[in-house]
Amino acid sequence: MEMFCYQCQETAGNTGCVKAGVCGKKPVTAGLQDALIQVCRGVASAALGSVEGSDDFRAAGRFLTGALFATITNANFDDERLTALIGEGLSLRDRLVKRYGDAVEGGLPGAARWVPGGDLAEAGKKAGVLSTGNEDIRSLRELLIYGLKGIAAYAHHAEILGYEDDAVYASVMKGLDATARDLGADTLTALVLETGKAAVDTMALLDRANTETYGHPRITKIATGVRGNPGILVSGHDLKDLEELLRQTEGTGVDVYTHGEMLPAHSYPAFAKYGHLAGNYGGSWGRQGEGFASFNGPILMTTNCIIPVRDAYRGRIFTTGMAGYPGVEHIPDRRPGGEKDFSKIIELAGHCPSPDRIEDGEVTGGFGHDQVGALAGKIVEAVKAGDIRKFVVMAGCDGRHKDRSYFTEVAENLPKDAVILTAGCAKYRYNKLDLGDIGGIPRVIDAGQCNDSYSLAVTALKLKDAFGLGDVNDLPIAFDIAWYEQKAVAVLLALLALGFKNIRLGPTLPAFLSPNVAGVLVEKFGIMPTGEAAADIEKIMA
Ligand code: FSO
Ligand code: SF4
Repeated sequence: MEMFCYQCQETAGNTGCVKAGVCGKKPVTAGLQDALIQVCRGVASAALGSVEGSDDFRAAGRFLTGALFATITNANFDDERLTALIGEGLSLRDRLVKRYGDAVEGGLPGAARWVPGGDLAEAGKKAGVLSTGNEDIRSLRELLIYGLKGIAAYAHHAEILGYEDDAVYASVMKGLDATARDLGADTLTALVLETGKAAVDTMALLDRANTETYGHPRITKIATGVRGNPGILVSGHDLKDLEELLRQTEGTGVDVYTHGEMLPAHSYPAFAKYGHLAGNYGGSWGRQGEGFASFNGPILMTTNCIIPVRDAYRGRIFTTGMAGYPGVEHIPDRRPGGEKDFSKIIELAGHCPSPDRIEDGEVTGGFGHDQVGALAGKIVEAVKAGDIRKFVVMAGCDGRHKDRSYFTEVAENLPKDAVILTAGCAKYRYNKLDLGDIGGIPRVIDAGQCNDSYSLAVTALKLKDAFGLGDVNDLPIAFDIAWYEQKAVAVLLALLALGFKNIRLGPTLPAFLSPNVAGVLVEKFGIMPTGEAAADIEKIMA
């Protein structure tokens, strides 16, 4: 076995990638990511001895959220950057061990003294997923780590906007530390559920960061066509990068387009004010190969999901933040108080032809909790009058798995009195279909990025109150969630922590759930796999 990774939905044979990642991750990169996780465990354990909120505690929290983010599927394929992060983590860990090692409750686990030596990737592989022999403990440890990776990504985005929560950092540390100790299944299960609570808090933090910085999203029509100017395409989830790029391109004659998960940016007042924010180009991340080729201009990947870079656009794609790809130019981080320098990309755009037209329509977004809150009265009326029979939450990720056509089929065939609530890139399976509206309420209500699933949960809780119900599960609501990578794991754990039950998950159940762990989720929370579209629709509407 050259590597082992089973963290995403596309894992080989739905069991594990052992020769090379289906995502394009090479064994060396996989080993380096394993090594980075092992280093993160050590940093976390040692940091637990420091005082919450102190400089050292925060330094550890920031390092951990950034580093975990770099190991998320399709975020960073660059061995040099991963090696640099491992080095940075080892020095931080050793400093923390020296200062606080004695104060750690229960003593430091072995991971805090781990010395990779020799070949880093090999050492990482040895400390990786399969180093845990018992399949249930392995499953719980990995479920915990993947939830934490999702939390880390969201916390990192919030931190970039100046919003941090020490309790979130503490949860990340506690969870990672637990995976380095000899803990039983019950303790780990309890920690997984606690992680769900931390995921809710992290999404709430990011929601606050986004809305206080950029305003509450407003219902917006977003063009999917193109203009005649040269353009820059911005993908990923990082709004701050988009903000700085928009400022730096103002008056240059270069338009800016969003791609994939950057689509919801159009709905924030702070972005909508830019006349040269021209529209959204292409489909979800899985189809970037074609879309990036026909875009003709520079592409900026601010986070995941980047897929193996094709020759057609190799010379005009850039990464920044925690994203990375070998041979692709990386735009360095901003200095304190400064901005990132996108001049190279802007200069390149000026020499590129304008994007080819691939479609010419519009999509509607911007249904954050604030806007939906304003619509609540209308929605409650529609439910009472029997015009809306069901809300179907179809949030989550898109992917390349052939069975994902299921989600299009469900959206197309749901009865006309069902409203789809969505967030994340899963929407690209149906957001360009004409599904109509119910008395002015659109049948697809798009809250935004995957982290805005929080907004959907807030909406559901508001509806629960509006109907005077004691339990969210008494609402006419069903969940049909598409997952792909680890942020979706965090979102799922968050939904469970908020008390939502009977969630359908597809297109496959995670390979990292052992039969026993999956059994617990089924029994406790009624989690179930997606099935045939027609049969599922019947059950959803029942
Ligand atoms: Fe999609 Fe990729 Fe946002 Fe994920 S773009 S798959 S859950 O990174 O984070 O929804
Ligand atoms: Fe395989 Fe997914 Fe891991 Fe990539 S991230 S190696 S596709 S399991």
